[in-house]
Amino acid sequence: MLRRRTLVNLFLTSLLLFGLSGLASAGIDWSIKPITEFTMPAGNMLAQGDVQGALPLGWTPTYNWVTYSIDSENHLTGTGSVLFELQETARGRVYVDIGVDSNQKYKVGWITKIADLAPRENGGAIVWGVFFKDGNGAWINCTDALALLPEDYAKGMEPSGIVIRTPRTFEDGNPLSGTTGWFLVEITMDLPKLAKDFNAGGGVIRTLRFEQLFDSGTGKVWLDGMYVIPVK
Ligand SMILES: [Ca+2]
Repeated sequence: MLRRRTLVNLFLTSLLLFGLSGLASAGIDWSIKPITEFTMPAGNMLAQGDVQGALPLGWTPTYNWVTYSIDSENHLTGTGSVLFELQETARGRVYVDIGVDSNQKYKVGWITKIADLAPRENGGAIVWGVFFKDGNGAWINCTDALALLPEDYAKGMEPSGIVIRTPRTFEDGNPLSGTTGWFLVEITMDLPKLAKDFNAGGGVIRTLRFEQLFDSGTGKVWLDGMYVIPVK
């Protein structure tokens, strides 16, 4: 009898906790998963995201750029991938801006692998970033917004000014370094929730920016199968 009552209490407690965490649910979710094959999702908003001889349309390389080329030997989609060769003294990034409907949820994803990746001391070597531009055309300061939100709101992403960065480790805690097989990174963003909780100008988010930043590490990084899709 005691056991049954304990179970009932546990059930009620978990219902309560579930209800509370539901109220403070994350506006952003993300995952990193090892994969061996990949099919581009339907409705991709990024033209040539499967990499067919060039960077996907709209991807812009900036900063003191690391070398990149199209690799026709290593890829999981189409005929090639983008290969970045990182050098200790170079810093580079590639980003794309996408116009979005603020009433939608979106998922951004890409597949990637690394070889001999050695981050600089206390550094990330690879950092994935997400930016939001509001209805007034201004970048939203995620740091200020996240300081007022529950700790789990961005699911472990670290705010840095106007950008939210994904962690520098895999979900099992292993650092993003060395040599790996292909893995899939996906970030889902609930724009109606984010626009409200980030107090977006005009009440809306009009533009998403996704960035891959390579900073002062050495090694190789491949990118393939990049996509953005609206999701329910
Ligand atoms: Ca490809």
